[in-house]
Amino acid sequence: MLFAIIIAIAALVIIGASFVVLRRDRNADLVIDDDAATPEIVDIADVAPGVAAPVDTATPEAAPEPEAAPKPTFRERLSTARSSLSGFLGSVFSGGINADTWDSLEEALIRADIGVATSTEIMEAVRARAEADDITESELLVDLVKAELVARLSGFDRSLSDDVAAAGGEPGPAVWLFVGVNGVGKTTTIGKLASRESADGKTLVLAAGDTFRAAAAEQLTMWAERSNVHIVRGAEGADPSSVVFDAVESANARNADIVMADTAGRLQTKTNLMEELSKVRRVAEKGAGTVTETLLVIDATTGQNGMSQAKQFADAVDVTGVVLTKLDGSAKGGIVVAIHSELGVPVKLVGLGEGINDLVEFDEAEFVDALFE
Ligand SMILES: Nc1nc2c(ncn2[C@@H]2O[C@H](COP(=O)(O)OP(=O)(O)O)[C@@H](O)[C@H]2O)c(=O)[nH]1
Ligand SMILES: [Mg+2]
Repeated sequence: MLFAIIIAIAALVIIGASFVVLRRDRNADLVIDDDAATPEIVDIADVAPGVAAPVDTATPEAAPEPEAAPKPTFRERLSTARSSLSGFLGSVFSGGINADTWDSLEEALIRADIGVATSTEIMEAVRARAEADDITESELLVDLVKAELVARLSGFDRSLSDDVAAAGGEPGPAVWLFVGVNGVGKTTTIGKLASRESADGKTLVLAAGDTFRAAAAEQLTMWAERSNVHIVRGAEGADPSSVVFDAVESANARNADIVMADTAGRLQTKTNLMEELSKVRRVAEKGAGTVTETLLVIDATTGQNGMSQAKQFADAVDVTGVVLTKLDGSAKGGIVVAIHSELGVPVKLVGLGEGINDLVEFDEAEFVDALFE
């Protein structure tokens, strides 16, 4: 009898325990964990029928609505640039100050794409401070370099304006022109910015002014669809100015706030470039439009070569700001400093990836911190 009771109790305990385990397993199935890039994730196919079992990290969160992905930070995306600059500077100062220190500092800055003239100025400023305050400790010297970089990047207005009255225009759509050589990221930037501005409540019209390749208009159309904004396209080979003109007309008719105009990035002769860009600008303002921003797009990975192309554009048009793309893939963040000191225009936006949310406002303190972290 006693034996039977013991058996019965044991059986109850076993059944109870397995029930708890089963419940836990079921809950585990239902938890969709961001970090769960493990084979167990195959269970998600059961949770969301019709979704193929993901091979990699494609949890349902990995394919969100565009707005759902968080903004990247400089800290997350500047690892390549950081390793080249801060590592190098650390070693410049590690042995204390000797006869070679200042030459090495200058060289480190030049290697980071800061540009020769600016690198010399920064080195001399840091040297003067270090000598005046008798600073020799490696960490404090790096702090001096950081402070000098931040100072050089400070005091710029980085906002994007759609204020036509401030630009001397009559009421009507503001026009933002995007210029720069082929492949730097103009179309992608317009796509990202269209998403941001329309989320902010602005009404937009995109102008597919790169009529040089049919694919360019297709690419911009895809971005327009993602943000559900209006786009005006021309036939392949059409005059870019006429597309921009039509876009301004259309924006005016719809009472839209901003026309974002894509352009072709052909770097023909400098005279041709100048003529084409000034024509686009002139025609953009022929009707109701007022150009309030001319944004020069520069690919951060092209370094000094990109800088010399950028100078040609800056000579050809009145640039109001720079969009620096692909900083996520650049080994040399110093180009940011070169742009400010050599072009005299602020970096207003930075591309940190190919996704719709990978466009951030430039912040000098955050940027310099991320470079030296
Ligand atoms: N990693 C990275 N790629 C970018 C960024 N911006 C643009 N791209 C890529 O650069 C390539 C050229 O961009 P596109 O917009 O077509 O350049 P466009 O010729 O100037 O219009 C595309 O593959 C983009 O996805 C960025 O900030 N980071
Ligand atoms: Mg393009």
